[in-house]
Amino acid sequence: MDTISFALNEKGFMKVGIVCYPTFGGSGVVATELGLSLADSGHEVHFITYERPVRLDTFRGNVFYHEVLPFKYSLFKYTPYETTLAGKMVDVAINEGLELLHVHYAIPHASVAYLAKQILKSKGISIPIITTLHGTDITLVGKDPALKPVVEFSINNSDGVTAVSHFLKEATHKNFEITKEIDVIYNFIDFNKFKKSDKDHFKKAIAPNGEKILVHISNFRSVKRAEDALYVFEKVQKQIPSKLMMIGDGPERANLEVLCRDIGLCDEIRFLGKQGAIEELLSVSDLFLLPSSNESFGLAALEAMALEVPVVSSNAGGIPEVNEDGVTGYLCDIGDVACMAEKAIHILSDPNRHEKFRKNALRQALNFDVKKITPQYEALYERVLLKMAATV
Ligand code: GMT
Repeated sequence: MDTISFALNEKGFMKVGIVCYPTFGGSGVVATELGLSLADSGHEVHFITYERPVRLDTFRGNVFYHEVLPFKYSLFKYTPYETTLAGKMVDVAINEGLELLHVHYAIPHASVAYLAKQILKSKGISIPIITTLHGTDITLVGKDPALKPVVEFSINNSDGVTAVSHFLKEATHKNFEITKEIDVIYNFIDFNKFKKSDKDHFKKAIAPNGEKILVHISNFRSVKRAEDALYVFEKVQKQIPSKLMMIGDGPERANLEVLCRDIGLCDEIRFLGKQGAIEELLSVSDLFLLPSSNESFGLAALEAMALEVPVVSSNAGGIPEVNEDGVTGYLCDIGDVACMAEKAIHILSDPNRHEKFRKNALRQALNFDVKKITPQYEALYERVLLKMAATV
């Protein structure tokens, strides 16, 4: 008979393994912030990935990082990341006594977790897998015929599945034959980190004459339509003295820099690259632009709202679940830069109105406080652990 490692200790704490991408992408940020929040609640958290996650930047006694090292051999054209990741999951699960594995972004983490689970089972260890779906793993990449059967199988064979918005849950049902219940658990904000700070020197450096500061943050992939942020800004700055901060990096950056030269606005637009402490830059921002063609939630918009920055966005995917039209900002059709510019000018042109939008943005962001969201994950963990204990 299998030994089930379900053993919440006497204080109700668990040993959780978190698998994620370590980069600036939203799924890695959510995974890391969730792990840190679980650790704050007393759980022991083990991150398993190929690089230290960017937001995992401080030491904590109950947080561990296990690096998946590349395995190179002359026969291999590609390093077998999935195999080494599965090996590391098995190793950490056995040697650290993990009770649960929570993988973020289905590809390849959910199918690798399934393999790890089967290997552990062969050794008499039962451990449940939670898969969190984040966005393009469902709406773009995962539905490609080359990946779809694997994604569908690994979702259906997870012990718990979460999606970061109702939109994403529906998209998962639309794109795949799903037999598992999907819980919606929203992205969240740690207000201990996302606190408005006085960064007047940043403001002076970016907007020396008191110009308004518009900001776009993304990984500059084509789904973000970052070029629309430049077109919106082109219209706004004709009416309101303003600057645009473009934060992040990615495949479209070079094209965006060419576009900024073409529209003759390079002196007004700053490309800041990847930034760690975005809360400091958001603290001096006046308006956030998120013109994405595809967005399951829009964590970057929520982070802006937490720092009282109203959002003018597209109405793609799950964004309307975060940005309330006419309340925390505005929603426009994808690609409608004229609408986005008009709404941005509407907010920025009246200080009282701007202030109202700022306060509404913060009020809405407080609904996504990590303190409200982490217990939802904990409840799910307990539910799947109990279910597994009952069936073993
Ligand atoms: O496109 C990104 O920003 C990265 C991507 C990811 O999976 O790493 O982000 C997705 O997950 C975030 C966290 O759950 C969501 O807030 C983003 O909306 C989502 N991105 C897309 O759907 C394009």
